[in-house]
Amino acid sequence: MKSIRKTDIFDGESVDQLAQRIIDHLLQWRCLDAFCDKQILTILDKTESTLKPLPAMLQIEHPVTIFGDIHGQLDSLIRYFDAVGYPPKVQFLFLGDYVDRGAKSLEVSLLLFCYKIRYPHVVHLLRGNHECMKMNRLYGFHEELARKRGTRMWKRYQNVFNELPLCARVGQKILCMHGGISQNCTSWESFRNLKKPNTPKTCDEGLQVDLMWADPTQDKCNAFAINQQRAISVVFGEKALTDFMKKLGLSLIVRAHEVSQDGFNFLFNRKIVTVFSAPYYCGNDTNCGAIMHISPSYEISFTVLRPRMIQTSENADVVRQMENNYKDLMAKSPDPNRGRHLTPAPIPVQPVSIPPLLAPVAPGPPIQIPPLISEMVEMKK
Ligand SMILES: [Mn+2]
Repeated sequence: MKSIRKTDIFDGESVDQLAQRIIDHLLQWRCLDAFCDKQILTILDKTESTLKPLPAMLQIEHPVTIFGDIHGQLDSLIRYFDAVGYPPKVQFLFLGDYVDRGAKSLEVSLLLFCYKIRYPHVVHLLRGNHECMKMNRLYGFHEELARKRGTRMWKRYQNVFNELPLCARVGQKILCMHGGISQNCTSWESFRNLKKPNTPKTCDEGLQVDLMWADPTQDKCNAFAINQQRAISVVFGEKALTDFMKKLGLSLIVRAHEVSQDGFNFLFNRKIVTVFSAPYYCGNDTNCGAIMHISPSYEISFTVLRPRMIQTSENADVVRQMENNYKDLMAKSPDPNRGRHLTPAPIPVQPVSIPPLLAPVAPGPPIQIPPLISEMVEMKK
């Protein structure tokens, strides 16, 4: 005779209710100890089915707040929410790299997945290069899950990651992705034809590998070149970027993927910005983290999170270096509300405004992806 499993005691609740309970629990206790594997797998299933119908390129509208890499830093993620508001009060776009490196990849990813389930039209999740099996097998997530839940769950996670979109267009003029641009992209048609890769091999080829992996370079590289540092994908110089943006009618590229001392970093006359949201990355760097806001009038601003560090005799040098970095940052953008750990929101890093974007974007020439747009407009209703 089949016995009743004790773990089914929560079966009476809907996935939505379960997701909300996990959110509340994570925000309060920062852990998932109260939830069994079956409940977490239920969330993974629901996340997968929520993501599955989404195209590889999302179309979203501003205002929106954009996160770069989080890498398992749950406390940092919650500190940003504390500063700028929680979903669904604010629309969020996450550029990937939720897992690996930090200690709480399971908790970070589950919190974001639960928000995606609860508010699918307000929380948008893209795929970073660490949401690929060959990365998160090696850089922490697999080990974390093996310790906390078992490797079966790690395998289930890959199915969810396979359904994450690869890029998002904000309005008509801003394109966002984890890594960078690609020489394999010649028109919006390329994006429309793009399929979400669902094997390690297809993650590593075509337009998708560059969206997840490419980096801008200030070296003498006017076009695309092999990305030697990462041994995968490409680096691209200013000319490659300018050509790409011109072809697609873009004003700004927003990407993550590289640590930035101030949490954000503009390049090439503010045509591209790197947003990195994990302060004190890996515990051995002195970087700030930042998230980026695009206002209703296309003004760009940032909320900057300072690394939280307690000075000891061992790390005195690092702390001093950090203090100096922070002073430099504040000298560039004085902030009357400066705090020890957090510059409160909204933190206009003034003037960080991109002239072409300040005026509301004119309709401009038509961009050739009508099916995607209408699809997404309907979904927003
Ligand atoms: Mn990355």
